[in-house]
Amino acid sequence: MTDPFFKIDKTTTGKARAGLITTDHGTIQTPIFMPVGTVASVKTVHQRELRDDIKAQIILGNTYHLNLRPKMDVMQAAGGLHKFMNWDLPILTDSGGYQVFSLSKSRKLNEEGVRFKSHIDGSTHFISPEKSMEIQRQIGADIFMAFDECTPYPCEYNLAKTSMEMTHRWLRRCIEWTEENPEIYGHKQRLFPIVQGSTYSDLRKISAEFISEQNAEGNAIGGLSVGEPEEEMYRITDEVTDILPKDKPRYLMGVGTPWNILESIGLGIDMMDCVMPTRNARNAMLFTWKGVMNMKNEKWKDDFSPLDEFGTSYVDSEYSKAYVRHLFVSKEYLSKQIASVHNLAFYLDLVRVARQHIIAGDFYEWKDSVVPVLKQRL
Ligand code: PRF
Repeated sequence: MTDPFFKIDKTTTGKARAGLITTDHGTIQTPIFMPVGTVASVKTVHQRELRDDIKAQIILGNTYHLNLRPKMDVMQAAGGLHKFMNWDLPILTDSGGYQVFSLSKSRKLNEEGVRFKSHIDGSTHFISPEKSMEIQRQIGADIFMAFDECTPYPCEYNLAKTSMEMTHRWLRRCIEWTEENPEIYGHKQRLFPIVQGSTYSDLRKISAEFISEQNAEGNAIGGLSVGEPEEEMYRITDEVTDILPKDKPRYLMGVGTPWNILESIGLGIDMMDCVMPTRNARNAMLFTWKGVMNMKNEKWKDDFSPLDEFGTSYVDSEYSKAYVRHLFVSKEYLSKQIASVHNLAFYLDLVRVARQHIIAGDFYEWKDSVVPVLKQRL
């Protein structure tokens, strides 16, 4: 018998769970963090390092960016994103809606979709739910996302409600299009719908119930980590995971810091992604089990101890703090590479250890003891 798409290995007291997601490109142990590879590249990191050293199990790609460059004629000629970037483990693509709002120069939204100007050359493009599905078929990710609207924070109640209702209608169009247009590369693709509703509990409840009724193979929570206080993000996540089906993976989009990741796992989240480990690495911020380090700091100037004594990556033992500080101060490209490998390896270690504690049955005690340490400034 073939493995089910999602299988829960172990649940503890509380909502945290350890599971397995099986795709045609391999199995993912959850909870999992997914490095962001927006333009068919996890910035500064080789695929070989991602797989062998960082031990990434799934990475993200972006519909918005890949559709503008290299464009879908190249993507299809390559045989899809896995082949194009030589990554044969699972891939998830975001649908483009969120990026249109955060990146494009100007945009006009209506029921049909979004017309926008490219952030690259100002050319005009149009993405609708159907178009997003078509592009995501051409990219060929194992998991692909419904086309949604992510409301900003704060968002007035009536706007949040109107937007959520449109996201629901768009979801129906995404589902109908994908039912009529099968995969083109011979491996299975799963569509995840996205819960919206801003910070309003009643809207989130309506959205989570509507999303659950679609009976997708996994579900996502969007519209969070957009500037609301952390407590609000946790409150909404908690309310939504109470409603989303327990037997399907739950993906919290765009989250977050190491402590956000652990708190979200505690609220029943299985999948997360964020640019933070790579973006902050390029700005000299390193996350470790002992806290956060700014590698430009003068205090590392003659500290020849290993970059991170508790780190799992080769960069942690092979380079010193003083050397990495020197690379950052000298604006060497290698500083960004070393820091990105370190941060991603740390995030993957974080979720791996979280999984071990879920299985051991002491996740919550462990989380409460490490979160304050993770937040320290070194
Ligand atoms: N929708 C989509 N992608 C996203 C988000 C969303 O709401 C977020 C919110 N943090 C990140 N990425 N489609």
